Amino acid sequence: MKKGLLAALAGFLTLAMAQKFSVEAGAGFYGGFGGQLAVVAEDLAPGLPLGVRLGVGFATSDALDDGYDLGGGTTWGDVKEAGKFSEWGQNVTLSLDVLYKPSGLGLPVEVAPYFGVRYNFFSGGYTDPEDNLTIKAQTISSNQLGLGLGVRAAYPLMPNLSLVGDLGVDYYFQACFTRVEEDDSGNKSQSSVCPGDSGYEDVNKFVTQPEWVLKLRLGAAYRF
Ligand SMILES: [Ca+2]
Repeated sequence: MKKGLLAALAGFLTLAMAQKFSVEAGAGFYGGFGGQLAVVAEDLAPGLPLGVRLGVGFATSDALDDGYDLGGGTTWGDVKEAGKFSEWGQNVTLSLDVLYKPSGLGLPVEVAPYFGVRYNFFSGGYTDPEDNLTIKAQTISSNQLGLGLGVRAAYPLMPNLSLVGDLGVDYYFQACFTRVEEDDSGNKSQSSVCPGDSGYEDVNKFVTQPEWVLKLRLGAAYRF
């Protein structure tokens, strides 16, 4: 969390130095379907072909691997189906990118390769709507640092409005999992397991926290 806040703070400080900004909204795929809102400082410093983009994204996600063998060949998918459990998952992602914006390419589209850091809040789990268990829900979450690169293409529709396409790939480092279990009376218990702990690799196989994520978004940017 602290690292995420520091990245956000660094982003805001950078944005405060810039002169031209865009707000950008896009939707598309990031593991699952979702969208991103971003503020782009189009000119980081005079004479430098660099911009900075600070974004917050949301996307749906798988939470638990249906093919994971819980023992004796019984998979999570089997157990989920038998108990009619309802599974959910999501990623909320803070991102800070430096965009390289070469001018004079003579293209009708502004093409900007970028590289940046990520801080992702993964959460997911399942609920027991038909009350087949003595628990109501189990939730697993992890907060991961990541790195990303990609290309942003902006096609001007009007002087201040561009159509924006974004294609990239992010990589996330392993992080601690926190598991919260809520029993039928609403009592919650919590446990966590971190990289290097015994059992972490098994949990990491079962829980689908992001590792490599392909990003594909379309949207619009308004420059002011
Ligand atoms: Ca699943």
